[in-house]
Amino acid sequence: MASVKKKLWENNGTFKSNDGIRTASLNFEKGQRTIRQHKGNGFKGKTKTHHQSLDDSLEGELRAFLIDEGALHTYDDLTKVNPVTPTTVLKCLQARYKEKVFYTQAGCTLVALNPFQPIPHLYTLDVMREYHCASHPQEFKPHIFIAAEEAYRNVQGQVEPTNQSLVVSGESGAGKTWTSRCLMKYYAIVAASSSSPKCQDTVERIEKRVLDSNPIMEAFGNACTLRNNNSSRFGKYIQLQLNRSQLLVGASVQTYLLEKTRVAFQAANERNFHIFYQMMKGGTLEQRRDWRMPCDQWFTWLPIADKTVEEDCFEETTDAMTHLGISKGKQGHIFQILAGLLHLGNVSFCPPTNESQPCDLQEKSKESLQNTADLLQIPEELLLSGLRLRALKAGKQSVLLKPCSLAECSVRRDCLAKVIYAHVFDWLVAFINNSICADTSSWCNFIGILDVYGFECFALNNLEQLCINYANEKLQQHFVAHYMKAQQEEYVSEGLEWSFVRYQDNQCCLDLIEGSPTCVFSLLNEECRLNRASDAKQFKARLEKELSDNACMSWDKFSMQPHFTVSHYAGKVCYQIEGMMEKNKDPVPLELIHMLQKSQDSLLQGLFAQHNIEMNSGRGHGKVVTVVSKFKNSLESLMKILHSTTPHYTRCIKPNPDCRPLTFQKEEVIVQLEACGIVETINISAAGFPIRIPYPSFLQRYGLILNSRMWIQSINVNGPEADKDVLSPMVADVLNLVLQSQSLDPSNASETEPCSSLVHCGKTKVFLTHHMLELLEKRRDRVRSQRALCIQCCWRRYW
Ligand code: AOV
Ligand code: MG
Repeated sequence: MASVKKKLWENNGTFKSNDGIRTASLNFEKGQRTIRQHKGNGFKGKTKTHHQSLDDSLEGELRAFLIDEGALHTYDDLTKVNPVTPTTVLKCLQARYKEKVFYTQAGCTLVALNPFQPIPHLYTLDVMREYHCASHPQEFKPHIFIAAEEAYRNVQGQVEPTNQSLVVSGESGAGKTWTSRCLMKYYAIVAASSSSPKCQDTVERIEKRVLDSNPIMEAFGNACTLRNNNSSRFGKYIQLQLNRSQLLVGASVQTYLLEKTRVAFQAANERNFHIFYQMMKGGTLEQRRDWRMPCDQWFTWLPIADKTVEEDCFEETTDAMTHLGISKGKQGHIFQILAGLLHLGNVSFCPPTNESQPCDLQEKSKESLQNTADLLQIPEELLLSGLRLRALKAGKQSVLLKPCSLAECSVRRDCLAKVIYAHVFDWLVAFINNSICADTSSWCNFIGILDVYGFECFALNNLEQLCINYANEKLQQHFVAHYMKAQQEEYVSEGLEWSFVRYQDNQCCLDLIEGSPTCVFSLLNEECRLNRASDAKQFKARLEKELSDNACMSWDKFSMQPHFTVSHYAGKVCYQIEGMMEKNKDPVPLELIHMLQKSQDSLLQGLFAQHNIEMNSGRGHGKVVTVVSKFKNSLESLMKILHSTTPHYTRCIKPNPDCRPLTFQKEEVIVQLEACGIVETINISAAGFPIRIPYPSFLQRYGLILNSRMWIQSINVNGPEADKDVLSPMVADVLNLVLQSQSLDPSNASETEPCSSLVHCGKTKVFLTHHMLELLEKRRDRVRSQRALCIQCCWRRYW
C-alpha cells in the first residue's frame, strides 16, 4: 500500500497500473482530488472525486481502480486478488456474477452468490460424479460440491477419521436452505453410487427417505416472509450417518426453535406456514369437505401476500409423508387438526353484557367454534370454556373458574393454536427421525449440515428475531474462533512469526445477549420469573441501568416505543420490548392441556399425553423454563457438536434485497461481505497455512516419499511421543524433495514459490498451504503408483 502512496507523490500524482496500459492521475483542485483513469492515450472517461487526505482507504480504492477489470471474473479464489480490499473483492464478485459464475473460493470459505434463477446445468448428476471421481476436485471450478467432496473424503481422514460439518450461513434469502438441499442430494448420490448391488435397495430407500424429509419439514416449517418467499422458520442440523464403507445408512435431524407465533400472527405481507396454503390449493373436494373448507372460505390466519409465491405442492408433501411411513390415516389426522386451527383463528369474542359473565362469542364465530370443536374432536362446550374461563386453584382440590378479559380470550386462542402446531411439528420431526435414523451400531461417522434461519432485521423485531440473530452471532463466533483466533494462536504457540490480522470479534455482542452475570437474557428471565404484570417501560429501565456500558447496546432517544438496539456483527437491529416478556414465558394454561388430553382424536390426545408425566413428576411446575433459556441450551449443545467436527464454511450472499434474478447490487453485497469479515478471512487464508499436521502423522502419510531406508526409519519413529529433533529433519527432507522436483519441472518455472511461502515447521506440527498439500498428495500418489509398478515387475520376474 505504502508504495502506491509513494509512487503517486513521486510521479506528481500519476500512477501506472501493472500492465502499463492504464494510468491514474490525481488533480489537486479546490481542495479535492480527482482520480482519472486513462487507457492508452485516450481518456476512458471514468472520474472519481475524493476528499483531501490520501488515507489507506483511498489507496485501496486507487489500487482497486487500477486492477485489470477484464480479468476480474477469472479469479476463482479471492486470495489471489491483489490487493484484497472490500472494493476489489466486491468488483471481482460482481464481474463473476455478470459472467454467471456463482461460486468463488475465499481461502477457507466458499462464497455462494444467489442467482435467484434455476441454473440446472450446475447441479446435474454428471457434474456430481465429475467432482466425486476427480482425484483433485480442488482443481475444478469452485462449487459447493468441492466442499461436499472434501468433507466426504475427510470423514475417512488423511490422518484419522473425523466427523465433518458443513455450516451454511448468510442472511435471510441468501440461499442456505437451497445449498443444504443441494448438499444432501450430493451425498444421496455419491454415498450410494459406490454401494454394491446387494445393498442398493436399502441404500436407495434410505437416501430417498432422507431427501423426503426436506419437503415435509419445509412445508410445515417454512413460510413466505418479506425477505424470502421460502423462509425457514426453524433451525436445522441434519447428520448424515455413514458406515465404514462411507455409505449413507441413515440420518438424524435436530431442529431449533420453530417460530410458532406465525400460526396465529403474520406480519403485513407475510404468510402463514406453507402447509396451510398447500391444503387449500391441493386438497381434493372430499378432503375440503372433511376439513369444512369450501372454496370461498376465508380464514383470518391465512393472509394472501402480494408476492407471487412458488407453486405450492401438497402432493409432493403428502407423497414424501407416505414414503417416510406416515400412513394415510395419520396424515388425515394431521390435516384435520391443522384445518381445526384455521377455523380456530376465525373465533372471536365480544365483551359480555353482564361484567361478571364470560365474554360472548361473536355471532359470526359460532360456526367456526363448532368446526374447530369437531375437527379437534373436543366437546364444543369444553372448548368454549377453555377459551374464556381461567382456572384458579382454590385450596388443594378445588378449582375456581374465572372469566377472562376480552384480550385474554384472544391470547388463549392464539396460545392453543401455537401449542398444537408446535406439537404437530415436533411429532413430525420425531417420526422422520424414527424413519431415517440408523442403529448406532451400523454407522461410525457423520457429516452434519447446518441450516439455520439467517440474520433478520424487520421494521418490527421481537423475541423471535433476537433468538435468530443470537444464533447467527453464535455461528459467527464459531467461525471466528475456528479460523481466525485458532490460526493466530496456534502460530504463536508453535513459535511461528505472524503479523496479526485485525478481525472483528463479536464477543462484546454475545456478552450483551448471553454473558454473565447480567445480560439481556438474564434480565428478561428475571423479569419473567418475578411473575408481575409485565411492564415494557420497567424492563427497558433495567436494561438501561444494567447494560448501557456495553458498546453494542444503544437506544434511539427519539423513539416513543420501549426498545433497545443491538449492534450485531451483521448490522444494527432495534428490538421492540412490548410483548417480549410474554413471548419468553410462553405460558400454556394447564386447563387447555387437560382439554386437549380429552380429545377424541387419538393423535392429538397422544401429542399431549406426555405433559401429564412431566407435571406429575413435578417438572412443569414452579420453575419457568423460558424460551430463551431453552434456546440457549439447545444452541450450546449444537456448538459442542460443531466444535467436535471439522467445519467447512459456505457464506451465501444475497445479491439484491428483492430476490430479482441475476441482479447484483453493490451496496447490498458489500454490507454482507463486511458483516461476515470476508476480507479478514481472505487475508488470513492468503497469508496463512491452513493445514497443520503433527510431525508423526505427517511422516506416516508422506514418509514414503523418502528413499526406502529413511522411510523405514520414519515408520519406526512414529508415535506421538517421537522427538521433534528426530522427526523434523525427516519432514524437512520430504518437503525438500517435493519442492526440488517442483522447481525442476519446467512447466512450473513461473509458479515456483519460495519454500517459506508454502510451508513452515512449528514446534510440533508442519504448517502447509493448500497448494503445498496438493503437491505432497500428488507426489505421494506418484510414488505409490511407481512402487506398485515395481512390485508388479518383481512378481513377474519371480514367477
Ligand atoms: P435462506 O435459507 O438463506 O433464507 P433460501 O435457500 O430459501 O434462503 O433461498 C432463497 C431463494 O433463492 C430460493 O427459494 C431459490 O429460489 C433461490 N436460490 C438460492 N440459491 C440458489 C441457487 N444456487 N440456484 C438457484 N436459485 C437459488 V432464510 O431460510 O429466509 O434465512 O430464514
Ligand atoms: Mg432457509
